[in-house]
Amino acid sequence: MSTVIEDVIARKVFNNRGEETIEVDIVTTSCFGRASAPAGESRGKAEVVYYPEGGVDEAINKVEELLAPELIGLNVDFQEEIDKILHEIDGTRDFRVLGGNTAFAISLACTEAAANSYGLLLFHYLGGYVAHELPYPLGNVISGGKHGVGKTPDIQEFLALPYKAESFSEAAEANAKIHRRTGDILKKRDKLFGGGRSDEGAWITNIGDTAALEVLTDTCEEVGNELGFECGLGVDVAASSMWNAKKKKYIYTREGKKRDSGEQLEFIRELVKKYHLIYVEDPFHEEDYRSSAELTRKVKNCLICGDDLFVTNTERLSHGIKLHAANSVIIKVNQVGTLTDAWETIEMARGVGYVPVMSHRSGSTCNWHIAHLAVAFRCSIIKTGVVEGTRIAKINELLRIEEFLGDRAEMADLKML
Ligand code: 2PG
Ligand code: MG
Repeated sequence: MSTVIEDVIARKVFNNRGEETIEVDIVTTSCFGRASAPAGESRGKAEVVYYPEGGVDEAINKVEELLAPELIGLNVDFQEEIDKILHEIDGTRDFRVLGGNTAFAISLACTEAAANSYGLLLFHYLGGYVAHELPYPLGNVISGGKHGVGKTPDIQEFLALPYKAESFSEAAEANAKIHRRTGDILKKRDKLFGGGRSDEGAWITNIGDTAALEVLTDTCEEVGNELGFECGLGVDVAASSMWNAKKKKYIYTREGKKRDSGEQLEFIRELVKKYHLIYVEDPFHEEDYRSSAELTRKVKNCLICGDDLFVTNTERLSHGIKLHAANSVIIKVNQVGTLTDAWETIEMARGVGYVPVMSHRSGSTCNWHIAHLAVAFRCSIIKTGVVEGTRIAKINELLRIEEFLGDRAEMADLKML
């Protein structure tokens, strides 16, 4: 049964950083959907603009004055049409009039309302009965770069990926153990360690990149042996944050090193080899497709993933595909604005065998939509932290989805690793 939108309510709420964000309720003749927008700290330059100049308040006015009159009366399950209307009313390429986060909250709230109107869980509504594969959780264990506070590693994220686990619950357990044991080791290794954690719940510690990789190697191995499956390591270099365009160098502040593109390539290659990395995100700055292509060609059994490089945008992804710039892509719906845009990017990626990685933002709310999107759109990996309330909201929802699927639940295909 499809239902008609009767009201669109926008309000100001807060994310895990205490920043203002927009939340939207879609009220229909028979049901209700709600979504609030996340926010990035290390954003790609080509992402949509989050809010109009007047911030969340102006975004709310725009929902009331411009959007609600156009949306009221529409069938809530006409997702593509709703997303098209958002683009038409905004009229710019980067959602600067309405705000990309405004579009995001409306788009996701409509999807949730539509799923509710059919009495279906969101992943079933979007993915159909065939959707039964769970993503592997890519968990942030140690923070650095823009996500760190004070003296931390230069690389932004040190990640665990229990890619041989047989169930989502086992994989989630592995990440939780790896996170906890890493904290225990840091207590001994870093005299200044006070148990501090970043927005994403990863440890804040006064050690360098290689020391962080050593600690994570040990804990992944220990937990892997204990649970009986391999846990791999990954990093999000977030290299745009280190890139100095004038000097044409990557500045490693803590390490006191500067690397040009060639040196960066060799450095990352060495890390992949030495620490058996199976996942590397944004190893070069967001305009350097060519170095990323060279690295992709040179490494084996490792996902080279574009986040700031592609910003979930089909134009940037198709350019990257032509150059063979990666073999994996981060999907953050609020980098492009609407669910339809993100879905098109996933379809394009899958068409050429790129692994789509559904991802949180460092600024988040307790919404769990991305858990459902990962299953519905068959993303083999979900990047959503290990601990911290807004991350756990997504992990726990995936545990519920796994329970709901029962015997039909399978882990996603990550055979290329
Ligand atoms: C990233 C993300 C999420 P942010 O760079 O991948 O970890 O960070 O949301 O700050 O862009
Ligand atoms: Mg990233």
